[in-house]
Amino acid sequence: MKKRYLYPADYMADPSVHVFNNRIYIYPSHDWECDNTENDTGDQYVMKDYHVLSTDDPMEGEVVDHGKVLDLEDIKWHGRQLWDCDVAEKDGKYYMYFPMKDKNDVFRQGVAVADNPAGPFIPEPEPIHGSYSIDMAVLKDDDGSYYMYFGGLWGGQLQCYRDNVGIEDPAVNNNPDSKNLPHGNQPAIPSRMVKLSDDMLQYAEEPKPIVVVDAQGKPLAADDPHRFFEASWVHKYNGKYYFSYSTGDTHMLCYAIGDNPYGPFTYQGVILTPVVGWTTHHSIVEYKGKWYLFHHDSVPSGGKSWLRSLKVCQLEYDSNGKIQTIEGID
Ligand code: FUB
Repeated sequence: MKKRYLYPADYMADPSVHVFNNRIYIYPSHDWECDNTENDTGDQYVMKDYHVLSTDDPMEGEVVDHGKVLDLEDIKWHGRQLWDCDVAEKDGKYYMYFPMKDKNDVFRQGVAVADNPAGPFIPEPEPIHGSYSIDMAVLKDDDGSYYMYFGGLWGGQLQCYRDNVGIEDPAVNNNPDSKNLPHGNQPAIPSRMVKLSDDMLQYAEEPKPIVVVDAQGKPLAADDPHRFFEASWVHKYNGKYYFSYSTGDTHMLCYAIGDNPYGPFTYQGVILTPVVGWTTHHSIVEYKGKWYLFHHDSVPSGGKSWLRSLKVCQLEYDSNGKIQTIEGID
């Protein structure tokens, strides 16, 4: 299968991709070299700004870097680590949703607003009320509703919350030894989703769990290698909702299908087998009648998991709507 490194000039990761004004816009994290020791908390991911990339042909066309569109220092409540962001358009305005640690080292979710898809994005003065954890992805549904999917384990701090209430200090409880992690055949910790308010700046409701169930309707267990870890994405295909995600420490991209944006979602299979590098993270988008998987790996940096490179390839469905598995290493 043909694959392309999209932007060899710099290390970027976690591509969230949308079609705006008939053009592909890529919203990645911007990886930086650092001296931090690599750990399960993710201290090696020290990102400090966002760039926007765009192209009119993901496999062959020129990829334009629109430059820095948001800097950590411009966000009033900043602590550190601008991780995976996403952008949604409503009524001609563009809303960037980004996770960042506040001054207490707790991940919160911010919003920044622009007049065009290439930014610059102006951050709101406060994080979204009641927000927590990382890796937000926004679906604009056909009825004009916007839904945000989010959450990530360990360094992403999701295990520190139950029913949207903190149960332990996220600045401490952010590694695989957490006592709040389920084990064995206990149900896995679910990702979350929430409808956005009409002004796109707040949650319109309490976040709800996204439950991934097996063919018998049983939630995937904590020891299932296909359970959710981070990197939510939702797209629609033939009227169905496809929820895809990273399995984290088992290094796959997997997916599940539901009949509505709230789920439940029934597990289907693997989209991408493990790549070079610890993390795997993606988005799926249709453009000019073809479907694409955007993701990252650490091949160009020689396997440094904190220096990742953007990649793209085509994605195919079979006649039953099943996504054909792509090899991460070939
Ligand atoms: O890029 C930092 C974190 O690594 C992301 O938020 C995760 O999804 C993983 O890719």
